Amino acid sequence: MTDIILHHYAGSPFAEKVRVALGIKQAAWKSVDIPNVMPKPNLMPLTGGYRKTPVLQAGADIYCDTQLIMMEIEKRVPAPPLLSMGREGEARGLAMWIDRNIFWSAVGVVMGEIGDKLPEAFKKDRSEFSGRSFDADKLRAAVPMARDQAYAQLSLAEAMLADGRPYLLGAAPSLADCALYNPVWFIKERLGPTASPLDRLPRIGIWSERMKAFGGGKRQNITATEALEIAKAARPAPASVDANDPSGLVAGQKVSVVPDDTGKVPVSGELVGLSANRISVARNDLRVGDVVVHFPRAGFVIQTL
Ligand SMILES: N[C@@H](CCC(=O)N[C@@H](CS)C(=O)NCC(=O)O)C(=O)O
Repeated sequence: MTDIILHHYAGSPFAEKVRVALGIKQAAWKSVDIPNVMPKPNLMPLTGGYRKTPVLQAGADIYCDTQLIMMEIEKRVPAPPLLSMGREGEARGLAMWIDRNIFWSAVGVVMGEIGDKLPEAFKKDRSEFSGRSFDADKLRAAVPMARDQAYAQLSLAEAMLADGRPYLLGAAPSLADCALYNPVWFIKERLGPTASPLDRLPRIGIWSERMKAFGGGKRQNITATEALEIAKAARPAPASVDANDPSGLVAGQKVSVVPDDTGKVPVSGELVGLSANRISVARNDLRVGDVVVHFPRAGFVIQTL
């Protein structure tokens, strides 16, 4: 089985969503530390422009966005399942809500509190990343609103735990728990375990300790150069375009793929795979040769070139 390589940095909450999944599965994985701001010169040959954190590599296949990364980990390390039979839709739907709603309110709470202490290079990078100026004063003024939203949204998760179940969907941890751990971990790491609004959400507090206890699996650090060499020595796995896809796109078309929210850097290449879950684009780079970059379908825009 091809090794899985996570490109990430310690402080990334979306990377923590993946690391806790690797912990639950006690999976063996390789770790490449990447910068938390652009430029990312050793990541770009793999992704072709996609700049967000984390990115998963398996040989010459590159998986962007945790929506898809988690599905790929589930396929490669099936036990214990994070998408148990019959609950996939629920778990993935909850994860989508958490990633797209709770996460941003948690960012508002954290950045409002610590924004003025962050380096200028970080603020400049995140302004470009989000398309909105990183203004520490405005962020601080908006903390009450962000905290209210975090409180209201997290209360929905708190209510799911109200019957005493240990995890959001019942007796075992699922993708939904890993997704929720991302914003909860972020607030706890940056502001402490009793930061508001977590101080009003005791069940989430206990649940997050349960999640923390899973650790991060069996990690082995490698260099970015080693990861590039692994990609160069490998061949991408075969992919296929669904002939019944509503877009009418066909294999071989030149396309660009871009996230619809932040870090909107398009990745161009030849369409080799397409389904409701995934867009796969083949590209070539001098440092890594032929690679296929995979994106989730939800939240990504495809344009023909
Ligand atoms: N939808 C993406 C969101 C990833 C994301 O926004 N990650 C943050 C870090 S937690 C990021 O990329 N920040 C800018 C950077 O690392 O360059 C996913 O699920 O992977």
